[in-house]
Amino acid sequence: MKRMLSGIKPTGQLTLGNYIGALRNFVKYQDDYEMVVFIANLHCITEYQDPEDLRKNLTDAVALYMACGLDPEKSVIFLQTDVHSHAELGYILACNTYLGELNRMTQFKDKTAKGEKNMTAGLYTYPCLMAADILLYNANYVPVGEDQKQHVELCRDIAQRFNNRYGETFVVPEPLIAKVGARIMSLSDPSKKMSKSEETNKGCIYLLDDLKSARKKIMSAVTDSVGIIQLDKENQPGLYNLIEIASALSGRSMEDIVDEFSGEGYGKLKAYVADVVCAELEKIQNRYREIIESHQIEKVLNEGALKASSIADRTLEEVKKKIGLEIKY
Ligand code: ATP
Ligand code: LTN
Repeated sequence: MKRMLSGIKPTGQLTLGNYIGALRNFVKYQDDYEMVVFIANLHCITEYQDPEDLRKNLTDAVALYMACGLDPEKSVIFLQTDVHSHAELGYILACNTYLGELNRMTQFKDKTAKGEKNMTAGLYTYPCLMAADILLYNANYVPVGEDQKQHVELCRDIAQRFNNRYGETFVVPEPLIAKVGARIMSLSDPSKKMSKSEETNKGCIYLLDDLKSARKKIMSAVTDSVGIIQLDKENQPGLYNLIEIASALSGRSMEDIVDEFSGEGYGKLKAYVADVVCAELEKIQNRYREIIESHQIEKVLNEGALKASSIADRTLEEVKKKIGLEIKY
């Protein structure tokens, strides 16, 4: 069985973008692949997090993984810091990555261009840690949203370089990006991706938003003055985004939704999108509450860490031997 691996940063609450672009795909794949999913807590401290908030977000993230349908019987679910090999291989891979490669990463470049102050060394070397996350498990596929494609491509380059230098060691992974929903845009500014680190939260729907405020965010989503319901991503990005959200969640094609609402006002379409989103959120939130109340999270994470370590530690051992870091061979 081919292996698939992915992670989500528990920086703040998980969003509808995370769900559509990543999480729900993990759930779909867990029957046909050996699925390894983790909470990327090391990645989220590349920017300061309030410790209390971080702790709460970690628990919520695990509960939400499960509430969205990830089954610990089928998938390995764990916390990144519970498997020490991630940090160690991350350092080793940073020693096999060039500054020029890291300078080209869009996420880093965008932050630099915006003149962000206080950027950390951790943020800069983040793609090396991400490569370690993937390569430790010899994952064949990495399901991610569009914004992470470049990081997975860098991971492939690092893996190939390592294999060339030290002999065949890592499986070279492929990014897996869904056709619909790979980049859900902000409801208040459809030129930006829906992001949990957005300054105002008007454009972002969180999976734990109360249904009333989720509906309100959709009903006041920024659209355009064209006034025609059609698929024109360039000129009507806000409308396109709403239709894409509804299509991803309902399984209907975007064209089918346009057909149903063509000739209507935007309000009617928005109300439909709100219905679809709220129905999905309600299901997730009900399961989330049950999971929190059942106190099973610690057990799931302990078992997940054991399974994950047994794979990751073996890979790291092999890497250290190949590099010449070990006295015994
Ligand atoms: P931030 O919002 O702070 O930039 P993030 O949500 O992108 O963070 P993660 O939580 O690590 O960072 O993302 C987890 C997964 O969700 C990744 O695979 C990412 O590509 C995907 N994802 C995040 N936002 C969106 C979005 N708006 N549309 C589709 N996929 C997304
Ligand atoms: N970088 C990703 C989160 C992440 C990840 C990974 C995704 C960390 N390690 C390994 C896939 C595989 C993000 O910011 N969205």
